[in-house]
Amino acid sequence: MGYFDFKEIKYEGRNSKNPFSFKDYNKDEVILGKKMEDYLRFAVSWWHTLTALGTDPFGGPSMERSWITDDPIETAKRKIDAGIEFMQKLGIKYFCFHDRDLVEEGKTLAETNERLDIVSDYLASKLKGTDIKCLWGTANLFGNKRFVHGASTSCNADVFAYSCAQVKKAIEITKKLGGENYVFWGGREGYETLLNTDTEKELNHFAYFLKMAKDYANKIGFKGQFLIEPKPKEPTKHQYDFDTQTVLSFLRKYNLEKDFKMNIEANHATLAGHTFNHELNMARINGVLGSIDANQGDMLLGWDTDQFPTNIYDATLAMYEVIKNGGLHSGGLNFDAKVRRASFEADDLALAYIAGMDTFAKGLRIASKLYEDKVLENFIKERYSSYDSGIGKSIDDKKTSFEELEKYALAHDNIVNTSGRQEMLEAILNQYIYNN
Ligand code: XLS
Ligand code: CA
Ligand code: CA
Repeated sequence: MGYFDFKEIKYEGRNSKNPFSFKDYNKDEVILGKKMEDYLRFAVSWWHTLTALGTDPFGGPSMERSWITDDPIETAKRKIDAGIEFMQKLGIKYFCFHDRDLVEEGKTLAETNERLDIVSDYLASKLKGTDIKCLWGTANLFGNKRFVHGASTSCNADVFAYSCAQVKKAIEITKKLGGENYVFWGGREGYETLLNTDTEKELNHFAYFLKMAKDYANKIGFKGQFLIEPKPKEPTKHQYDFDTQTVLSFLRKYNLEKDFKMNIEANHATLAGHTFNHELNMARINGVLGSIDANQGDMLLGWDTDQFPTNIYDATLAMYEVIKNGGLHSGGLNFDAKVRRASFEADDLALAYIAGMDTFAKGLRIASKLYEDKVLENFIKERYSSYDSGIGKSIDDKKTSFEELEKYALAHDNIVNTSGRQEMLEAILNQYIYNN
């Protein structure tokens, strides 16, 4: 018995009229020497795909999810069966989870942990013999009301302790499931008002919590990459992990920079007032581009709508950064995206993933052509060519001084600039989008 009606999804090419087919995602096609599926490493998010029921502040569940029952363990197991069926039919090889997506909390932490043992054993046994793997695990340190003041940044030491216990277990489970990464999204790690907050103390605690997590991972031999997922707002007004550059300066202050990379989410980048590719670029040039949460926000709404990515322009520029990063290595493209409340049938999930996978496949194809033809590279190289020789080279090589530069400037104050040609480059990008 299956939980979905749709059949295995195949690549049918751009002219197919079958909505249950890939138009661009052709998993075995080789792009820049790698199979598309190895470049993209798509992942299913356990929370949005198998757990969320479409509730919003105005109404209850809308989703038809036949795997949900009244029994938490039974539901957890059925979700695993449904998840594996879904991934196999779509040819997706990775999944991501929060501890609390796997199974609902029990009455005590001990009961919750027992439940997690049962369910993660079941999941591990079901994964055997499939080619499905865990991209990353994480702990939900935001949903329960105990986290009203934060988790590791709570004013309450008991909550700090609880958070550590929860993460300890989540790392153990991620290890058991062969997780290739472990994510920290600082859900409630931020604050609402300075009238009641000691930010310095909270940030010290946050750093200590991350350090202990890494120490524990090393102790038990968990080799997965640790990732921090920046987000500027929601739920708190001031989230401590605002964006990549903020997180980097935090990590550097506490000497944690060697142990963490970034999980960049598109919708979080735009909430921070950045483009998605800006965040990827900042992570890449600092050597910390770890993984991606592939989704998109809505231009007209100011919150985290977590929609399936369908914007080819953004996907192209994102994949351009990924290509320049030499791929995502142990990371992947996790669809941290939810179907709209009105797309309530189970098969809508498949249609949504198809849309997202095709968008990124298309983005990869366009970006690879742009990269191979070195269109932007050559333009950028030329734009900075004043640093290739003469005084520019001395600046680049850090072999000059204010005195020498003053002398130079006095003799060369008739400055000539060249055009940035932004509109021309945007038109060329459009040409690549139309032609590939
Ligand atoms: C919420 C975040 C969250 C993380 C994992 O906005 O995107 O889902 O990806 O905790
Ligand atoms: Ca996310
Ligand atoms: Ca989000």
